[in-house]
Formats: sequence, structure tokens, C-alpha cells
Amino acid sequence: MSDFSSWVSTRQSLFEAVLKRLLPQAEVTPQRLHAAMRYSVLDGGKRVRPLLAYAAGELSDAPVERVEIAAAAVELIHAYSLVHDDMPCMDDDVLRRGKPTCHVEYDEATALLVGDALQSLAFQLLSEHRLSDDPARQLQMVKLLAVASGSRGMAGGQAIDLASVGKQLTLPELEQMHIHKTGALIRAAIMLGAHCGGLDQAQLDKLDHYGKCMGLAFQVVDDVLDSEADTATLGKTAGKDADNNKPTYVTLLGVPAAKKMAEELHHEALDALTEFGTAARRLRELADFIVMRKY
Ligand code: GRG
Repeated sequence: MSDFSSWVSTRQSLFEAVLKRLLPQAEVTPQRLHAAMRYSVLDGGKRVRPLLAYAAGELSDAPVERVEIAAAAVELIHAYSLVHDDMPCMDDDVLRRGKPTCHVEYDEATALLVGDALQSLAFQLLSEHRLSDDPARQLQMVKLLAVASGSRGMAGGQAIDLASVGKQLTLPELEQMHIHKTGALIRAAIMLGAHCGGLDQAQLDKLDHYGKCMGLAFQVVDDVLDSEADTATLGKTAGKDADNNKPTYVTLLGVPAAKKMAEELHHEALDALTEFGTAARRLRELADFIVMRKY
């Protein structure tokens, strides 16, 4: 196993234990809701956002017990977005992370509440654990996640996505949609990890630029995988974008140009890390992984 693979798998298993501890136990009332929350969050997913938060935390010399709370808050928001996105009123999907989606395994009302409760728990975590010695910085972190996940971030991107079905978008319009829908939370994961430590504003700005590029690159690669990979590999239904008549980087540019765009964003992201030297090595490796991933 490469050094990077073992860094990833160590953090993935540490993070699983963190999530198990932070989520309400399934025996606690209301049991069905808590069981469904655990079903939707635990035992699945690549944990890309938490890994980015860990790597940014390492870069900024942050205490790991702070970074893992920030990472958990982001992953709970991500899990909530997947649960809601899969519901019949949105993407109407039956498979997620290789398992039946939450509303299929439980029911629609439970899935709605799972998303609501995961979102609340994310902000509870950010406000009840000490993440910075500076209370103003911690408040800024709460706001950062709120903006990234709200109507000016992920939820807004999802609204644009739903409204774009069957429409022809321009490249800048598609970019705006994805910068919000997918990019905002990826960027937030990196910035929250970094805020747990001590970088100056110029360094935070560089890291934010890395995050902006990687957030968009992630989505371009997702569009390519949706058109090229199979359902078993992805653990979610492949080919959904074409079936739903959704504009994507692949429908707009074709696969070769979409891959080239991902590569350009990858390079721009790596350029933003130059001044950090070896301290940014995990962020570089994660950038490589995000662009070269097969699932
Ligand atoms: C419902 C408010 C609301 C928002 C939904 C993220 C999202 C917005 C919808 C998900 C639809 C989708 C498939 C988007 C493409 C990019 C993406 C977020 C893929 C899933 O993320 P991964 O690959 O998933 O990190 P895992 O399962 O590995 O965590």
C-alpha cells in the first residue's frame, strides 16, 4: 500500500469512529429516526470532504480533535444533501453508496427528517466544540458552513440544477451551478480544516483558490464518470444525467474536452499550493486522487 493510501485508510477509519460517536445512538428515542441517520451517514462514501479537511488541518498545524469535528459537520451536511437529493421530489433514486437510498430503506417522511436532523446536528457540533482559541474565528466558521450549504451555496446550486433540466445552459451558467451545488461544500471542508489551525490571510486565500478549483474539478470528473462508469463501480445509478436530460460538462463539451478541463483545474489547484512546499503534500495527493478517481 502506498504511503498516501495508508494515510487515506487510517483517516477513513478514524473518521468512521468519530461519526459513530457523534451521531445519536440508534437505541435513543426517536429510535427509527436515529437508526435512519446512522444508516445514511455510516459505512459508505469516499469521505473526500473530511479527507480534504484533515489535509488542510495538517497544513495549518491544527489539533486533530478540532479538525475532526469540522470534518464531521461538513460530512453531515453532505449526507443530508444526498438523502434529500435521492428523494422522489428531486432525483428519485434507489441506490446510494451501494445500498438502497434512505427513503427506500425507511420511508419518505423519515428521509426528510433525516436530512433536517443531520443539518441541525452539523451546526450543533460547530457550536458546542471548541474549534479555535478565538471565538470570533469560530463564529466565522459557523457562518462559512451556513453560507456554503444555504441558498447562496449548495441548496441554491441544487435549485438551479432542478430548474435546468431539459434546458441548454452556457458554459458559464453550468459553472455557476456547479460551483454552488458541489464546489461550495468542498471548498468549505478545506477552509474549515484550515481555520482550526493558524494560517495567515494570504495563505488562507491561496488555499481557498485551491478549494475553488478542486470543487469544480470534482464535478467535471463526476460528469465524466456518470457517462463512462457503470452502476456497480459508482455505487449509485450511472447515466442519470443523460436519462434526466440534464446539462453537464460532458453534454456541453464532450468527454475529451471535459477531461481536459478537469486537468486544467487540477493544475491551477496545484499552482495555488506552491508556496506551502511539502506541508501541502496531502492536499496535492488528494487533488490527484479527485481528478484520477474511477468512482
Ligand atoms: C438536496 C439541498 C440539496 C442539495 C443536493 C450534492 C447535491 C446537492 C446533490 C447530489 C447529486 C450529485 C450526484 C451531485 C454530484 C456531485 C456529488 C456531490 C456527488 C456525490 O459526492 P461523493 O462522490 O459521494 O463525494 P460519496 O458517496 O463518496 O460521499
